[in-house]
Amino acid sequence: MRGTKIRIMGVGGAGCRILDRLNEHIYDASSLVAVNTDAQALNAARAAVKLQIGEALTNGLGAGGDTSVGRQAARDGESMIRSLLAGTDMLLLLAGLGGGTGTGAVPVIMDQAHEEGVLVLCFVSMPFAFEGQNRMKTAEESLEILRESADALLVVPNQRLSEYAGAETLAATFDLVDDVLAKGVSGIEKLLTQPGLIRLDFADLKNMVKSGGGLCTFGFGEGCGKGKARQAAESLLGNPLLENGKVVESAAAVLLSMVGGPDLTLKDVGEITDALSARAPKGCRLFIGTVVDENWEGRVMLTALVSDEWRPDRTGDSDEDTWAALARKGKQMQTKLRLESYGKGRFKDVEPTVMDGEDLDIPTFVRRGILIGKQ
Ligand SMILES: Nc1nc2c(ncn2[C@@H]2O[C@H](COP(=O)(O)OP(=O)(O)OP(=O)(O)O)[C@@H](O)[C@H]2O)c(=O)[nH]1
Ligand SMILES: [Mg+2]
Repeated sequence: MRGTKIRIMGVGGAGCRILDRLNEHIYDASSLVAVNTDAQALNAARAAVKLQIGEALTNGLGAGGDTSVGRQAARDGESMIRSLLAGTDMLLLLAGLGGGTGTGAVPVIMDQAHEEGVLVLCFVSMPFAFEGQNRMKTAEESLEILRESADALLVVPNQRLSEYAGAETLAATFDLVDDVLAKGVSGIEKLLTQPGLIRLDFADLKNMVKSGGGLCTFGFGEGCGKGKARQAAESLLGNPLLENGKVVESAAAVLLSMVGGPDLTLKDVGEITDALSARAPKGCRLFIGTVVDENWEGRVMLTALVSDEWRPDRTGDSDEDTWAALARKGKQMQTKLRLESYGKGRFKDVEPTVMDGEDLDIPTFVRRGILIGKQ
C-alpha cells in the first residue's frame, strides 16, 4: 500500500516564511509549496515548489491587504493548484491572517482541495492588537469561513503567544510564531511518514480531525537526557499554547505525537501518557503515535493536538459508515493499549475500560462490528 501523501502549502508572506522554517524540520522537503502573489517574496522562499498566483491582477506585487485580490488570485491559479493537489491525501495549509493574499486565498484553496477529496488541516495566526482593527476584522472574517470549512483549524493568536512568551521585539515574536507553527506541522508530518513504536496512521488522524470539533489547539513539550519523558510531559503541560494544561483539562480528544530516538522505551511512553491522563477529563479520547528517529537519541519531542469536542456524526457519514469506523477504532485502540499494558490502571480516567481485550465503553454491537438498522 502506498504511504500517505502530504502537501504542505504556505500562502502569502507569513505562510511562506513558516514554510522556510519548516525546511529545517521536515522529513520530505519535496512536499513544500510556497504560494504568493508577491514575486519578490516568492523568489526568496526556499520551498521545493513555488507558485505565483494572480500575476495579471497584481503584476507580481502583493495583494496590498485586499482579500478580494487574494481570493481572485487563488481562483486564477486554480488549475495549477489542483494539479499540485492531485493524488494528495492531506494538505496542511499555513498562513498569517490579516493580509490580502493568505487571508483571501486560503479559503479558496481549501475548497479546491476538498473538491479533489483532500483532507485539509489549516494552521493560521491571528494579527497582533497593534496591527489595528481592520487587519483583525479581516482575519476574523476569514477565520469564520475556515471554522466552517476546514477539517481541522489550528489558530495561533500572536498577541497571546507574545504575552506568554515575553518576546520583546516584533521580529522575535514572529520568529516564535514561525517556530511554533513549524514544530506543529512537522510533528504531524513525522507521525504520518516515519516509523514508530506505536503507529498512528492517516485513518486515525482523519477520524480525530473529522470527529473532534473543527477547532483544535496544539502544544509542544521537549525533554532530554535522564528523565526526558517526565521533562517532556511537564513542558507539554506547561506550554503556553495549552494555557499551562488548562486546555487539556477540558479536552474531548487528544492526539499525541511523540518523537524520540531508538532509546525511546515503552516506559517513557507510559510516563508521558500517565501525566497527560492525570490532567485530562474522564472519557477523553487519547490517540497516541510514536516516531523513532535516530537524530532524536536522548531526546523526546511531543506535539499534542487537542480538540474540545467529539462528534462522531460530524462527517455526515451514514450511520453504517460511522458505526463501522467506530468499531474499527475500538479494535485499533485495543491493539495500542495492549502494547502499553505494562502497568495497571494506566488509562484509568481517560481511556475506555478494556477487559479481555475488549473496550467496554464502546457498545457491544459497535465493538463487534455489528450493524443495526441498515444491512
Ligand atoms: N508568523 C509570522 N507572521 C507574520 C509575519 N509577517 C506578518 N505576519 C502576520 O501575518 C499577517 C499577514 O501578513 P502577510 O502574510 O505578510 O500578508 P499576505 O498574506 O502576504 O498579504 P499581502 O501582503 O497583503 O498580499 C500579518 O497581519 C501578521 O499578523 C512573519 O514573518 N511571521
Ligand atoms: Mg505579502
